Amino acid sequence: MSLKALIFDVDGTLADTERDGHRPAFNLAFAEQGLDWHWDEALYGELLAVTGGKERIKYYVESFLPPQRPQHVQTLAADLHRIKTRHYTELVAKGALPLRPGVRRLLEEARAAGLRLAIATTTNPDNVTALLRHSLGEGTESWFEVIAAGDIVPAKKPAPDIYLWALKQLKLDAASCIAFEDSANGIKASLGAGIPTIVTVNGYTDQDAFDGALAVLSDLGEPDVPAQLLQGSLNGKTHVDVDLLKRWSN
Ligand code: XBP
Ligand code: MG
Repeated sequence: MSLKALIFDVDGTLADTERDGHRPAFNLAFAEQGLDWHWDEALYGELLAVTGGKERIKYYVESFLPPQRPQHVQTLAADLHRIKTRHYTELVAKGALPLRPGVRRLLEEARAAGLRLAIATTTNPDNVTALLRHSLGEGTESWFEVIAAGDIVPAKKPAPDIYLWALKQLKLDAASCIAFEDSANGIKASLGAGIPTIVTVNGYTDQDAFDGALAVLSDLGEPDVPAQLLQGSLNGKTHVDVDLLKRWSN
């Protein structure tokens, strides 16, 4: 089936946002609320097993702290997440989180080739808006026909819901799309929706299993800065471009 659309994950895929973006934003929220919680890089790597900021806070409270009343945890997680999102969007607005290699180039090539673009992410929509505005550029939200984000679906990744919702909005079959992900939770979601998937790993996910991926790479690569191929084949190319995507899709 001919390629019609590219669907991008956000965190870890468009930009390497977790270690130096979301993690410090969580810690700033805890400090602002007078909590002595601190998520260092190692602990955050464990907590990333759970997608969704509110869900991650609940997981931390239930798995790493003495027992608390469930209702209190629900309210606490929601309050902390609102504060954390403010800190995160402020960090992004300072330009702290640049796009990963090849992302801008591939987005621009895809638009020039008439491919439709969409986003399917667990993160909060405000975070997507901030990242697109400050890392891709003012007005670039309009490049994406569909921005499927956060609580818009009942079940977050690794459930396929967010990708199924995006396909429904696009009115496209999974086979006419390619998804871009960075984590085991992410590829489980995209493959769960039947969407062929390319993975670009990062420091938190390079040990994850990516069975079924079209290819697993260090990043999307640039013509003068080759991507490192970790799994699959780039058909002799050094970076991911629209021509390669179309070949993978046919
Ligand atoms: C990654 C996530 C998100 C972020 C934090 O999303 O799981 O929860 O870690 O963002 P994806 P929020 O890889 O699907 O982009 O605090 O807004 O959830
Ligand atoms: Mg991700």
